Amino acid sequence: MTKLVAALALAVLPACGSDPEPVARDLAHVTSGKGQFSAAFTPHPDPPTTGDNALDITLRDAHGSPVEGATLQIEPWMPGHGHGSPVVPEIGELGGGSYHATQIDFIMPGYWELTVAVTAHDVRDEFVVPCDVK
Ligand SMILES: [Cu+2]
Repeated sequence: MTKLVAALALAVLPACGSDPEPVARDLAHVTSGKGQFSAAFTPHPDPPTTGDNALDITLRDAHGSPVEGATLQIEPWMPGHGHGSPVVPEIGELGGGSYHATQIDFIMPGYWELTVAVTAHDVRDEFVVPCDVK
């Protein structure tokens, strides 16, 4: 009887691990954690690969207007392994609410998250951008 219960518990375990991830899947419509901004993220290449990557970002406020003059910081993080990347991404502003990030260096394949912190007009919020790195 005890063996049967243990076997059933094991059989149920994979279902527990399939909870939806608390991050966006549609990178064209991502809302920041506190709802202050929305953004479209386009990785280059797509899907991202191990090594050097870039990211186009179109940033809008809660009303859908382009956000210019924002300060962005991007931190790559691999949650499954608890490590980041030794390289600090650089972000340039293109105008019209568009930004371009370079030096996003994924040091290994797997599931990564980019935390994109945005500060604009005294408002600060963060996006979490999922990356399945090949
Ligand atoms: Cu890793």
